[in-house]
Amino acid sequence: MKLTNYVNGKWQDAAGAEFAPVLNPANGEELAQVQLATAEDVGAAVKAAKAAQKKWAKVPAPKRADYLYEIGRLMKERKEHLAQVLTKEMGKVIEEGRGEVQEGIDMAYYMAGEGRRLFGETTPSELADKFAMSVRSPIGVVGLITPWNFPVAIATWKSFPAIVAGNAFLWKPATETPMMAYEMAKIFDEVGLPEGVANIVFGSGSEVGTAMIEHPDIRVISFTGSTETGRKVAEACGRNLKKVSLEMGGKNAVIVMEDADLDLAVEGILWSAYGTAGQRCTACSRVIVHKDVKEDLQKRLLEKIGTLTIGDGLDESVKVGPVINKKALEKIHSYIEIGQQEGATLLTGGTILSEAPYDKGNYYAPTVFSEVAPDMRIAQEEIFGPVVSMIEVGSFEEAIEVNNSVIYGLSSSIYTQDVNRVFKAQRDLDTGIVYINAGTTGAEIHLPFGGTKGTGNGHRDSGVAALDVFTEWKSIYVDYSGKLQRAQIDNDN
Ligand code: UN1
Repeated sequence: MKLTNYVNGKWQDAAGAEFAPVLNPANGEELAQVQLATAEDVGAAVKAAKAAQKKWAKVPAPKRADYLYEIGRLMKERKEHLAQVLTKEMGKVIEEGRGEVQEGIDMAYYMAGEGRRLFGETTPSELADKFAMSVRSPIGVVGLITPWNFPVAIATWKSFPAIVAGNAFLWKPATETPMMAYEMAKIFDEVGLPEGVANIVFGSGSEVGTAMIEHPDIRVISFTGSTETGRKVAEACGRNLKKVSLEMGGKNAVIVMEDADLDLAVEGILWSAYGTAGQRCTACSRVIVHKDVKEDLQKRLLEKIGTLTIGDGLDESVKVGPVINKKALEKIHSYIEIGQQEGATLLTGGTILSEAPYDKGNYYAPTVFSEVAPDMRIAQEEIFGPVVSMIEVGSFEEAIEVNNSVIYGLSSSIYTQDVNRVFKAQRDLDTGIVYINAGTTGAEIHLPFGGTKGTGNGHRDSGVAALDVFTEWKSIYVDYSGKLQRAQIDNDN
């Protein structure tokens, strides 16, 4: 199977293009070949998108939304197929694959609803017989750069608000997971989205991503990926005075206080740390635990880890799938040595699973480090794998401080029964998402998604906040006095 670009409502002829293999991380099997586009392809796609957007912006928003209802309906109809494709190319276990597709369906319906809202504001004018209002106006052609860990959900968080607001988009999916983008292109095509509104260009960040960022007619870049790449994207966008929305790394913690329901906390940690094999930007990679319950929590956690089945995510009984590729496997593994050199104790895991049946895939054993100090690299850097660092604290205040002592600020969680602590925690945890008595993952699409500090740059994906990325405020004054009225000067009369 050859995956080619979808531009201007057509599958682009791949003649002469280079291709790269798409591998199933569970067994190394080649699933498809993906086209690696060039800056030239980006130029052609932007041209088509620009022409399409002019017409699309004039389609009434509720009519634009009708396409989203159709997209949602088709995604729902194909949910199982989409989940299977997702699991094959990305590796997450099938129930999470279904969950991710559901996230996309929810986003379609939610943003379709925005077609009948897209609220603006009316504001009194300081002058008589003058009407003032502000409306959300589409921006133009927007560029979406998405990661491999959520190949469909994150794309829907960006593309659906973009189109309901009247923009056309150019989407560059990760080269590791282009098959979901291909499936989505088929859906965009089938619902009859006008040509050029949705465009997908496959290729590398250095070629296609750079061309998008540098293209003067792409007016917004919405990027999800690593902090390292995001910083470069932001620099280039800054130079080009381009609006940029960044969602980057996390070093999310679950705090377990001495009054917590420990069994509940263990379940939350297990799900947030080892679900998606730890490859979520919201994954729990630190457990900040009160000293009085540390031993008990560790014991219960290790017991539960022992029951996790690891393997191909298509097998319904598997709880932890493979990681995306060999490079990721090596990066995760490098942190084991780093942690041990820093003086942390490896309680379990720390190994690449290389014996049959794991030898053909990229499997890493669920790992726990104990005796971790908050400033160790394993407690500070994003590992993006199934590795948890246990940090002991003596008080609630110290727990909050340790939580906030990383450069990231995406998600945090606290387990406690004390209502006063709950309210203090939601105020003081410096992250864009806070969970009380639940793990660090599981964000719902109708709430803003994003983080503080090194995780983002003040924007949010999904929720109504996503519209802020893909619209500009336009202020409109209608003077119906029939005479010259000067604001700030004539307003005493
Ligand atoms: C991500 O971690 O990259 O909150 C996205 C969650 C999911 C989305 C995560 N709904 O875990």
